[in-house]
Amino acid sequence: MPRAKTTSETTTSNGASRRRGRSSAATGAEGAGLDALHSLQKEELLSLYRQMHLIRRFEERSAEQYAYGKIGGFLHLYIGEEAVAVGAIKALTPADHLVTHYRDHGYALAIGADPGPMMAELFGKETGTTKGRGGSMHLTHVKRHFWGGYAIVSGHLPIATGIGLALQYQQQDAVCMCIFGDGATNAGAFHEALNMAAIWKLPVIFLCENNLYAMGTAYQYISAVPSMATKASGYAIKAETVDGQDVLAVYEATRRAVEWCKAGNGPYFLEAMTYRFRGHSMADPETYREKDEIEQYRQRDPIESYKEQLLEYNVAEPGEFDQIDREVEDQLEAAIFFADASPFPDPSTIEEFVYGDPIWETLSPNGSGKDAEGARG
Ligand SMILES: Cc1ncc(C[n+]2csc(CCOP(=O)(O)OP(=O)(O)O)c2C)c(N)n1
Ligand SMILES: [Mg+2]
Repeated sequence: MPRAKTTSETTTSNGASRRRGRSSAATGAEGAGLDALHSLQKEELLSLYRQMHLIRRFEERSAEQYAYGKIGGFLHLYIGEEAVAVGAIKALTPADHLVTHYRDHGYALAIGADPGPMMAELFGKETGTTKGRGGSMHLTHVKRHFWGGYAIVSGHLPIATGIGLALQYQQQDAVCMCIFGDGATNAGAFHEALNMAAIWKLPVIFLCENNLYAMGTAYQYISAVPSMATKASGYAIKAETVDGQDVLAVYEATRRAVEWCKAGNGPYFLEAMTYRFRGHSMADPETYREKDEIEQYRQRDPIESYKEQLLEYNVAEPGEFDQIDREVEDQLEAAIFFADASPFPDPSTIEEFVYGDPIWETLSPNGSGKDAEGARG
């Protein structure tokens, strides 16, 4: 229940009212994100917490399963960066499209993928999101137009530009969001994708997660400029930088980006400043950064900060977070049980699913592909 209103407080429709005597310094709550804090419904605000917590715990449970030897190949964890996926995807509608890189568990969960088939995919099981063929780096959610994680750094940016071209050609009221890391901005495909998106004014949001490192290399050694957003200016693309540890600030910035693109202004570049709390992948011995640096960034844990903010603004009581946490634990226990119990694919099916259905089948408004005039020709 919201606490009693005092004379210096204002209460909004979701019950948000500032608790007195607390500093905003701990949460970074002043400014960006406050509009969303006051305008989103309480259920929506708590849902953002739930999603971030689900991602965090999914990653921690995945690390544990990896240590048990149940997950083969690479496993890139998203711990520390949860606010970017959750805030950005909150601003999308089901008509919008999403392509991302290999650190993709968080996006899949934020867009609504079921943790059971996701965990099964990590285990390489037949019931996985790509029938156990893709693994951790290639999650998808076709109904929500999430076309997956891509392992080739920067290789998915031209794909996003292509989807943007399709959306424009079909005059759809939709955007394509493309998520990539700071390291990807130094590859050639990045520049080609931005240039073409700008020339044709395509509805593409280029969302750069700047976590300061590309594997074990700090950005200073590989990027001529410290701000990735400045690279967009070379293509006259509107750009902004946002605090990637603040889920509501990311949401608001992405809403601006979506509006910009849907108004026909062309692409938008968002740089979310963030930090991964764990190594590049489970195989990373992390010899390239100091423990103090990691600890410093952990002080601004996006999930803890957000929880504090919701408590500070009387949006929810501590017990409500505890309840969500318990539900997430149960959900993940069930996901691991499902993945464990699922069969591996039959080796005789190894040649199946190499090629998907033609993309126009899913892009056309009625799903038949017939009204996308000329698309097949
Ligand atoms: C074309 C290509 N070169 C190199 C690699 C090896 N590699 C995998 S991840 C990575 C770093 C990418 O860093 P960044 O884009 O900042 O994303 P982050 O992992 O930090 O999220 C590299 C170099 C690759 N997968 N593809
Ligand atoms: Mg990076």
